[in-house]
Amino acid sequence: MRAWTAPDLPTLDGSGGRLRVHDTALDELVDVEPDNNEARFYVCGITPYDATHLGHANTYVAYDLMYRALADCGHRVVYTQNVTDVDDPLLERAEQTGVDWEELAEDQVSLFRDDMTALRVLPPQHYVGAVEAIPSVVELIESLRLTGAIYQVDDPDYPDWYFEVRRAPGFGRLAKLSDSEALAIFGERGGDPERRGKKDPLDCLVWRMARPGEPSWESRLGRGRPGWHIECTAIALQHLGAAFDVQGGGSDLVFPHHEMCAAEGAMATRQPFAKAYVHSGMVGLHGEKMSKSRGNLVLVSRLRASGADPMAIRLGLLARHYRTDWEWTADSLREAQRRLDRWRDAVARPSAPPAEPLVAALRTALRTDLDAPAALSAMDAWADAPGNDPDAAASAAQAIDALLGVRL
Ligand code: 5CA
Ligand code: ZN
Repeated sequence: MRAWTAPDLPTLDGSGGRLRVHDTALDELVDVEPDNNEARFYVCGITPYDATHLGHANTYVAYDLMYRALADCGHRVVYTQNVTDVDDPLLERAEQTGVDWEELAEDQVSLFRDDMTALRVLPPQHYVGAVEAIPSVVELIESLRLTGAIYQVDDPDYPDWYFEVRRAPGFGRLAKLSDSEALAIFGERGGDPERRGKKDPLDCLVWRMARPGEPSWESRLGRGRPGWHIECTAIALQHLGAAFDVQGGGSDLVFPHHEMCAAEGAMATRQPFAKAYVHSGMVGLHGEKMSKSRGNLVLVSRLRASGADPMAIRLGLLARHYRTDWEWTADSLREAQRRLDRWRDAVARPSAPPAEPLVAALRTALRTDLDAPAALSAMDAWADAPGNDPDAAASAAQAIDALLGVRL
């Protein structure tokens, strides 16, 4: 699938150093130490309906900071992101609204691309839809079958294929839930603990046999379509290989999604799936998580259409640390616009304080678990201080562009 247009990424002098991020599995900051200086990361992409709300935008801006920090450390970056362009929620929405599911997905991906471009989010090198990944999904299920961890439920109509999650080395280490918590969350987030014939209620669907009226594809497993978790596992392994540096997404994906991906990946490769698991916080509105099902969405495209500067939207998101849960309000945008104006005035000055200490502070902030609020404070202080360096303003603007993705 085509990604979107890349913004310029200026290279700053004096790269090197390393990024530390919070790993959900260990619940502590860990160094990202890419093999052969090549940083490989995977971020779970959208299910294309009701895109792009500010929760999505917050998540992709967070990983965009990660991309920028890794590139600034001097690593080559390989970034893969999926699009869940066939799955129950998408099909349900298409059915409810009487739209063809493929058209719905295509329109929403196109809107998402425009929003990402406007927000100056760096595109992944591999932008892969579930539908186009079906051959790798089937291949992965086939290789898992060789381990004996794949079975069909005993259902004469729909003998769907499942993965025995508890056979995987390390299953449960990511989310660290009790059995009852795991079961409850599994049921709420797309799982089917009640499905008859499963060996364990937590086993996850990997191939759903064709139902009347649902899209399906011919395969060695029978006609059907991929389950959700195996989609991301297959796409990540195909484009990044095993033991890649970071799997990312919002905190709503820790369980079951990332736990299941980690289990499938570890079982198939006998290596860790990812070296670290990073999760962004949830953005809410009016006291609830922003989500399609609740319908409490602020869409980036609507804000843009109403005249909001995309760089102000981006600054509004960066004002909160990526791991915190927070609420978007109209004030978030107003404050961000004021900050943007202040920064633009500051870089239009004929002389300013030297840029080197600012660049060093921005780097330290980002390399310490992508601390955007600390980076914003450093720039605020620079913008307020007088100085007599005639080259500083251009250097500061370039660093803000390269590291924070904000074009002044
Ligand atoms: N297609 C799957 C991942 S494979 C999916 O979760 N799609 S999504 O459209 O529901 O979400 C896309 C990304 O945005 C995910 O990383 C999800 O964790 C994140 N996300 C969803 N809602 C919010 C929110 N309210 N705040 C922050 N991030 C969110
Ligand atoms: Zn995913």
